[in-house]
Amino acid sequence: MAPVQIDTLDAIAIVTIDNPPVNALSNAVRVGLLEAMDAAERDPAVGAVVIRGAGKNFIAGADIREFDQGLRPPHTPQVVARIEAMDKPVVAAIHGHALGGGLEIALGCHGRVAASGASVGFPEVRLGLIPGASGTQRLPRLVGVEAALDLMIAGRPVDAAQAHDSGIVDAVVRADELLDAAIDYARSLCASDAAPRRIRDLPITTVAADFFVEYRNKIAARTRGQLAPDCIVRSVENALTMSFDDAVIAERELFTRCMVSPQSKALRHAFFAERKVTKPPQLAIDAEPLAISRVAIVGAGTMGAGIAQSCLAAGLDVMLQDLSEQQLEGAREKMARINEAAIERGRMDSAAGSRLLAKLRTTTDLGEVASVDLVIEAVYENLDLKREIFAGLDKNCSPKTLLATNTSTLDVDAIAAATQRPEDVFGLHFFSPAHVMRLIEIVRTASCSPVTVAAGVAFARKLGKLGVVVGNAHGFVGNRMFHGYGREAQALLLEGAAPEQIDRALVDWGMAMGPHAVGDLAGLDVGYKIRSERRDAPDDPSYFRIADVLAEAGRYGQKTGLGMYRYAPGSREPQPDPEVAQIIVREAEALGIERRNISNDEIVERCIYALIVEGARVLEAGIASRASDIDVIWLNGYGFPRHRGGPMYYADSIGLDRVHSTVCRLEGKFGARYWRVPRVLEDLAERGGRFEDLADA
Ligand code: 3H9
Repeated sequence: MAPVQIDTLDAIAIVTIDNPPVNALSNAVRVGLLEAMDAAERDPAVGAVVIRGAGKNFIAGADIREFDQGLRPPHTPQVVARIEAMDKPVVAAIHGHALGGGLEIALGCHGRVAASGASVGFPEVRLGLIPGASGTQRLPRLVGVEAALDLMIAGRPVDAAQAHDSGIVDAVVRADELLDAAIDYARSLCASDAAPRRIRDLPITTVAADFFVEYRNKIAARTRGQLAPDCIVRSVENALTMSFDDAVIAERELFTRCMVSPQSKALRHAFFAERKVTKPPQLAIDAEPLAISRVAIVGAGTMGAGIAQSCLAAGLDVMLQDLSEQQLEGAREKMARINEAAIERGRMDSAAGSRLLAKLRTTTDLGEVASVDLVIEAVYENLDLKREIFAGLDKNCSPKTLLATNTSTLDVDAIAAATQRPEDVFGLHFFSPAHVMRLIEIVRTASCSPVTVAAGVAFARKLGKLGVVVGNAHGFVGNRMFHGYGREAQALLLEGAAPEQIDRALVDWGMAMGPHAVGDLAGLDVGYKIRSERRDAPDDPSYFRIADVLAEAGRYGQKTGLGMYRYAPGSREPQPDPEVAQIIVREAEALGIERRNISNDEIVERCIYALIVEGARVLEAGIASRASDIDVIWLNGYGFPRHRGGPMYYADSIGLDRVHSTVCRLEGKFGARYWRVPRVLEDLAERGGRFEDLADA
């Protein structure tokens, strides 16, 4: 069926865009819209036009896949201009999402009616783009310069009510009345003597002389290193200094510059990678996921409370179990504080907060969790304790209950082996704070069934999180790679770089936090305990030496006020500590390591290449199914800069032949213990391949 259809109903041409799954503005849709406008203009029986979307959305924006193939005319600005130039009134009937180019089409219309559940916005910035079909010119004319900038720079859609308040849409109606309301509106415009209201002709309100300087300052910190936000500001500036038509041409140039930029390519990769994780290869067989609506969480510590909060927020029936009443009360208090913070930020009203907490059931009796769909164990990291709990759960729970562990390091197969149903046991590695972090590693064991994996994936989606299926290996994917990264950050200390230099170099490169600040946040005692329990730790006295010495001295990080840095009481701001500098020099001397000046480039190269090498090993071992899954984990769990696409995409974008020669150089300089070139890297480099091309494991 053609992606754009036109039906005439009592003098109103109803133009329907039907391009599943999201009504993206593909070339065929653009052609279809132009043809529909021509047909409506020509037809004397048509007095006005309504444009609407079939399925779940109005239009979700440009077809992002086309950006890599080169865009073919007609282009969206031309379609928007054609709609606006119509002599007959055109009204957009918006339901679901009107995003990016979709909203630009709606702004080309002479009126906009939205269904109450609809949302509209310009998410282009999240793809490293700017609105490229006159959005940067029309929106400021409609809602004012600052409000338009805020919407485009945040990239976050607004709901129909907010869109109405700001003037983006003219009316909000019930979803089942949308088409009738849009038709009525189109008729009223038709009946009026006034010419159709064209946004391009609206005056633009001027701003103070220093407005743009101040605006750039305001967004500088959160848009650090990104190309698109500055291009958006520039394009809106043009709206005040150029004619409409010239500014639209300039906008298109800025859009194209962004589209071909490495940043946008990386962000588009991240967009599709995050969608791909919802379809892991392990689900290729038709596994119908079990519906999970009742969840029990065993262990009411920080993780347990955060997981319970996420489940409650997703509307699940939640039981929190702990042997200690006091611990349960503590979890309730934690969750109340989480709600208070959400209320303060305007993300929740207080009634909703109380309702949420009232739904939480707690118990000290493990027997009470017997009939839920899923139990998530979140007690502290101790294999014997976890095995004991799983043996008990196995005995008590219904045969239909799935059993998951929130371990971040332990062997999930060993935990599953404590039960008679290892096929129903899997890992759900939530990241901390669990109610905030979007990432979950879904750990499949050797014996867990595809149905169990499918249930884990569906469960993560229900929580609004990104569940990435990973294999069962020490540290799974994320923490295992973090080990390589942290190892280099530690070695660099002994060789002569200060913690603050290392952290600054990596933050400047784009990481959300430096590795040493992360260590202090997570607790140096945590890493110490994990390392001391590992049987396969390398025979290397310098391995995590400084972190170990600090942990042994009780310097655990933020929680003790002293770690790799020092912290003023009540502050989370890391301050360089001369005592740590002395410890580092002393340890380097003891190990016979000669200290030298280390450049920021070397810091970045060694830490990021350690990540890439470890990622390659993870792929080689089949612990991650595909390179893009690793990227999703690092983008969402470890603050890897999104505009660099993730460590494996970053390596692909450098070119694996170059990556290979750098790793060979590092191996030559620092030895093969850590820098041995992974076979997969060697193979791909040899045949000019990319990690992305590897077949799914
Ligand atoms: C733009 O508009 C630039 C203009 O200013 C200038 C033009 C010149 N294109 O997310 P889902 C696929 S830039 C192609 O799971 P949901 C997606 O990959 C664009 N494909 O659904 C997936 O495919 P698969 C600005 C797209 O219901 C399937 O649709 N717009 C596009 O959870 C389902 O996606 C945006 O940035 C697309 N635009 O969420 C909006 N969108 O099944 C991007 C989706 O093969 N899209 N797909 O894995 C979204 O934010 C969400 O998809 C949406 C629906 C909220 C719409």
